[in-house]
Amino acid sequence: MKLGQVNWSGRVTAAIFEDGQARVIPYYTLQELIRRCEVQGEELTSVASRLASKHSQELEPVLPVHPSEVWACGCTYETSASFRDAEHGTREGFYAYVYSQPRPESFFKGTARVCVGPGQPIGIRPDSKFTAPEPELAVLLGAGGKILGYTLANDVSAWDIEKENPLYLPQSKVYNACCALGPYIVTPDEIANPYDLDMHCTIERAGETLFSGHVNTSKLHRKIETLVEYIFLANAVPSGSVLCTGTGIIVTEKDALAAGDTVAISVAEIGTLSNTAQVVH
Ligand code: DO4
Ligand code: MG
Repeated sequence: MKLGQVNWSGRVTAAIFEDGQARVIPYYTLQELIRRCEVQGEELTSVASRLASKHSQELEPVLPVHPSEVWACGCTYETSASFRDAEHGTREGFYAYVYSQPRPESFFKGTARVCVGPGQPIGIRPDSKFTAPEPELAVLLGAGGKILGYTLANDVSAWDIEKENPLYLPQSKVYNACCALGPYIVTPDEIANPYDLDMHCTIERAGETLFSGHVNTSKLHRKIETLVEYIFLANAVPSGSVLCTGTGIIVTEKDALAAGDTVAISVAEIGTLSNTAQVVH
């Protein structure tokens, strides 16, 4: 099932998406629906099917969930670790270490405040000259870290700020509109193998393709359950949070994002997450 949210009757409303149309689940956001399922001990897909309107409408998907928290893992693909090591020169090995150790890199990406949905602008900090998209598979987590579904994330990052000093990582990662999510949450029954998803990313500038990259999630060096396990260690991550699993697509500095560029991330089983960059203040 493809779940998400639409703007309906003047408010953000949960919906089931089928054949490009939406069946709204009146009076619930996706967070509220998750909460109801957890309180009543019911499956999200059954409750969604039962409460959804029978009538389909042409409604665009918006942010599929207003996440309680967004967590992210890094250096989970060899390409991300080696690119960062090469960039850092004197600290070579720093990222390879994290790639190979049992403990993954994880960081707090923010809350719904910094998230945008499909079609909304993603942010470039005014103090960054090299901001890049980080296309990632993300999971929506229920109580205790249960995987409720898969979505796409853009962990937009100011790589020059990260490169200047590792202690600047939070500033490179967390700022207004630094995280795009969507277009849908696809429930696990529809993702046969999360470790065999083809992900594509393009950056378009003035109608031309500036960058095109691809990765298969078979290159993800960690089990998603392990990433979930680590973020839950001594850390009561609330239900309705999102975990981004790391990027395997690396954009080089010549293709740094500029205002007006459109980033499209797609996985056939999930959809396309498209956002245009703008400078945020
Ligand atoms: O340490 C840098 C962050 C890495 C990251 O976000 C990724 O690999 O996706
Ligand atoms: Mg990332």
